[in-house]
Amino acid sequence: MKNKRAEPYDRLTHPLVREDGVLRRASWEEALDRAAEGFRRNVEAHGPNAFAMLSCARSTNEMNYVAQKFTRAVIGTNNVDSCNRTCHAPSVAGLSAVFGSGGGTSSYQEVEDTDVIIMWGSAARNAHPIFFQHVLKGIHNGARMFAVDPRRTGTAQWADLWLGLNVGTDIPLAHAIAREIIHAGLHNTTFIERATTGFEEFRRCVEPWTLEVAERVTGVPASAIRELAHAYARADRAQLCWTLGITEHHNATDNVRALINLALLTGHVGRYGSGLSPLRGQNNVQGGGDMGAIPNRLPGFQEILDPAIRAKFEGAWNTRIQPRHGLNLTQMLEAMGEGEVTACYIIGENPVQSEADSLACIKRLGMLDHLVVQDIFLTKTARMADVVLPATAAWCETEGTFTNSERRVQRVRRALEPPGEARDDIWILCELARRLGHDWHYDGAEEVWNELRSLSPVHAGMTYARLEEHQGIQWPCPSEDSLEPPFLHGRLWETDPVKRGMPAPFAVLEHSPPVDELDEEFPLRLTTGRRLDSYNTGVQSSGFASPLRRGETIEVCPEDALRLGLTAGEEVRISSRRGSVVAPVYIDPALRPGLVFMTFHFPDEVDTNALTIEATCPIAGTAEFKAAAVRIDKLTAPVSEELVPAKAG
Ligand SMILES: Nc1nc2c(c(=O)[nH]1)N[C@H]1C(S)=C(S)[C@@H](COP(=O)(O)OP(=O)(O)OC[C@H]3O[C@@H](n4cnc5c(=O)[nH]c(N)nc54)[C@H](O)[C@@H]3O)O[C@H]1N2
Ligand SMILES: Nc1nc2c(c(=O)[nH]1)N[C@H]1C(S)=C(S)[C@@H](COP(=O)(O)OP(=O)(O)OC[C@H]3O[C@@H](n4cnc5c(=O)[nH]c(N)nc54)[C@H](O)[C@@H]3O)O[C@H]1N2
Ligand SMILES: [Mo]
Repeated sequence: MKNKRAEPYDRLTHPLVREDGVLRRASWEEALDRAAEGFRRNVEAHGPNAFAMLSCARSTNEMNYVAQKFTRAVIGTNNVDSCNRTCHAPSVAGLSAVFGSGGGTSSYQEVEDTDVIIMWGSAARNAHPIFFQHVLKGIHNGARMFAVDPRRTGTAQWADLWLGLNVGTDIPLAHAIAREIIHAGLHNTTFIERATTGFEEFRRCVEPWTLEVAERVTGVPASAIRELAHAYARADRAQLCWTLGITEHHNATDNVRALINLALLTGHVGRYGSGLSPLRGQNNVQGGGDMGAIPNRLPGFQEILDPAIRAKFEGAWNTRIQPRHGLNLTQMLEAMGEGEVTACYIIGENPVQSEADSLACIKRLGMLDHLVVQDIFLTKTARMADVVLPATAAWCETEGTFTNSERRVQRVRRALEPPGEARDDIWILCELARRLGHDWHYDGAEEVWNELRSLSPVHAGMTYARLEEHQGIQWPCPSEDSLEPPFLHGRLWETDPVKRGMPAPFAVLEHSPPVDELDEEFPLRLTTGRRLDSYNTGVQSSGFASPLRRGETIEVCPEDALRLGLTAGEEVRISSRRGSVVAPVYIDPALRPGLVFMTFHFPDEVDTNALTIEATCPIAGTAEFKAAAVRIDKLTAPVSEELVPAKAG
């Protein structure tokens, strides 16, 4: 297939500073001085809230702890976030609104020991292959598996039943499942009465969603909706797992709440084998959030608005913490566009390529007075920076811990020497802190971890020695002799109301279709996602050659290819209301008519995010990456000039 290949990225081996418009090699001293001086200048001129930090979801817990401490204690703002915003922030928001904590409720082992597994908007076969091994074991042990996805993915091919819904119709589908369960008398009345609130309002809100109405809106046959409803409600144990098919939408937190409603209705939460699992994306995105690298929580998921909690951290860090939530990633970018955020420190994120409506993102980053990027590769984002700091790769060149989707904290160790002058992320942060008047001394990652343990009750009992002994421990782990059950919220099943604690509320939700509407000019629904053989913006996966790997393509179903006169491999122009790109056609029978698919793995060749829309969930800030309206033109067709974006610098 014809497709230009970009050169693999080389590891960054020495610091760079911008001079006369170009990046040149610099010593660590010079680069750190320049980086710190720029932060000082901006904070002095515009106040601490003119600073924003993006922290790295691939780096360790310890590094994320230090990065958020740097933001809060050295700069004095809560403007710290990460790529969690682009994927599972709605899961965290939805789960914490219902249960008080934002983590997935189950362990991987329970997926092997369950009766029904629902994979909802999740391409786990490709995106979570290790978790998928547990799903396969569950199937082998007799579980029925259901896949809910507009595409018949590799995951769906393993399912007993595939529910191929229209993009953005998850709430109607979930409501119809709930209504069917209620009408069949299969809801768990004891659990509902004891552990939930708002059931009557919920019942009324799902009542219009008969199987027939839902079939019309979602495209899923009524019989399939009924089958899933009955299987889920009748199961002794059931696991509901979801990922970005649910969360990358303008109403993503509502989508998450719609799934949680189903678990509350059936009592499939808080028991061994029954639970709710948002499969997290990056290797340590769970840990980054747990460490407080988010704008609204201090380490250990502790509320920043709570004066007693703030006082605890203020005492330990000898600083004042602003009594308000900081800006999230989406809001930071908006604030850059308005000139309110003028300095930004990006550690291991590549927003130029990963943000929806990338052309708008490039423009906003371009308006900054001071941009520092700390990465292991010279990404497109790094190429826009004033200072580039070369870091070690956390997963193999540093000591520390990561936390996975089942909340299990595990050790990582330094197995390789970092290249050139690349330095540990924590060392770099401490050098910058020192230049800004904070003399921090950490004798290695374990000392950072022990500081965190002293401030975060859910991590308190996890010494490095215990993590080693138990091959990782799940939070909560409040003391050095505790090993909690592998699932959360068992309290909901207590008969004693005091032990049961806060009830879990049902949510009343409306269907809200994708923002980018289909019309005659843009008649195709583009959804974007991943392939097994590449990783996110391609920076870390560009360096290997695989016969399996093709570059970016626009995937269309055979019927649409025939209708539009497209042949496999033919280059076509794909245009949305925001931009336009060229990519070859790949014909994929996994898609249904009207639906097309692209990845965002090859942005040097094809910048898919020039097409996507920056419509974001008002609660979580996540963009609707999963639903853009596009059209496909043969390259011989005339192209409107304004749709061809200027190439990113
Ligand atoms: N190989 C590989 N693995 C990865 C990554 C990678 O880049 N490469 N990235 C990691 C990261 S950061 C993340 S967050 C995870 C993401 O993991 P996933 O969320 O599983 O991956 P995606 O392919 O983005 O999207 C999942 C599915 O959502 C479906 N979908 C689209 N629209 C809708 C809808 O409206 N409703 C429903 N129900 N489904 C819909 C898509 O067809 C797709 O199959 O993967 C992680 N793992
Ligand atoms: N169209 C479309 N766009 C999407 C999505 C989608 O489904 N569709 N998904 C979104 C999602 S879920 C995500 S998570 C984002 C991902 O967006 P990003 O996080 O911006 O993209 P990555 O390619 O994962 O970038 C990771 C960066 O971290 C660097 N890095 C790796 N290890 C280390 C380390 O140890 N230290 C330091 N300092 N740096 C390191 C890598 O070199 C790389 O530059 O993309 C989002 N964008
Ligand atoms: Mo992600």
